[in-house]
Amino acid sequence: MQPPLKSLDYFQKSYDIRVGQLKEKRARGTKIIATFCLFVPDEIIFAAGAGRLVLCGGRTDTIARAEQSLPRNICPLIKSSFGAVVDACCGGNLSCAHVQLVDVVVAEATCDGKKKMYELLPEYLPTYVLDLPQKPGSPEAITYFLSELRKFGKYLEDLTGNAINEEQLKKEINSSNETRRLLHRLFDMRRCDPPPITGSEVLQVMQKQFFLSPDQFREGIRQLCEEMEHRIPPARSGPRIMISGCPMSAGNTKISDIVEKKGAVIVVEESCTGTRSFWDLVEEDKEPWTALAERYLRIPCACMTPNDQRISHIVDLARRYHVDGVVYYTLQFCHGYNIERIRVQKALKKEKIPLLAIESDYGDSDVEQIGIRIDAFLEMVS
Ligand code: BJ8
Repeated sequence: MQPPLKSLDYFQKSYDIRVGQLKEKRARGTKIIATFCLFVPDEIIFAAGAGRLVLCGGRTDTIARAEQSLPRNICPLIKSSFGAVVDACCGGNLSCAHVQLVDVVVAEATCDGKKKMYELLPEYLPTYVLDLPQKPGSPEAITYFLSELRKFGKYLEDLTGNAINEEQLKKEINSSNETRRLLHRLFDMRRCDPPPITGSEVLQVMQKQFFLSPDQFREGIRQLCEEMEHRIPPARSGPRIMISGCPMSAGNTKISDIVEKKGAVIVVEESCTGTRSFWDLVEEDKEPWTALAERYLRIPCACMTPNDQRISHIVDLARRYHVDGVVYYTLQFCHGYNIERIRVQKALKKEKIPLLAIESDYGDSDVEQIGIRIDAFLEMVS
């Protein structure tokens, strides 16, 4: 057993500091924006002088609150997020401290469940919806998304009273790209056999990127990379597994924990709490609004159609990280990722890479059964 990575403490400490920082900023008049999705560009929010945190819920205890109004048979991420907002705004005791810090939610038109949940949010928090083209490959998509981003910029200017100038936007693009490059450095080290860090450790870090300030997060990744470079890797551990599918928001580590407890090592995550959040950089020498529209439309989310870019990205990752198998993770009732699994499985089959599909919620009633299926899968790929 490896001693724990010391730099992981940095992330925990920064998290506590960040809550205080956001409170102070807000008291001084800075607007705090909450988002639920990677499609909302941080660069525009920061260029308007606002702060940002992500409210995607991974906790199970807020779900019952959401089920008082939402149907039960929708994705747990939607229920958990909505339940946290409702509970916090109605003085409940499960409260997510983050909700109290928020001035405005910037939502996005992605899956049906989220879109409809966003229609209920204004009762609790002011909400702005960023529209997205659904066919990112069509010639009109960029033009449309670009106009949506500019409209969003104007909304933020009115909200904050700060003009977004090109120079500031470029500065934020460079800063976000620096974070992306550092994450590439971190993920590159996981290509080693054995990798110097576990998937559960990486997940803890990736979940923090949605709350810490960019400076705090970058500093943590820098420290972590340096520590990993000097860490003596453990003796060869079990099969190399890629996790692919739905995001694992803070509070949800179930599948990664089970996979690694069963003796495998997760070497890469194709998800919004993995590569999808940082893989592509924004072109720095281009007109900044266009560069942002192009980069963000390339995010390979299953809400888009057709999503060929995701299929080829998964195959590319499987080769690059020398994976023995893929655990395809779908949150219950997430139809987009669930159905897209068929194309992913076909593409991986051609590469002779086995896939295990797991659909789950945030509860623990299926932990044992999932464990049995993962055991059998790992035995097959070993
Ligand atoms: S870019 S994955 S964060 S939309 S899991 S709520 S899709 S039913 S979270 Fe997502 Fe943006 Fe895409 Fe990422 Fe709907 Fe599916 Fe639930 Fe989901």
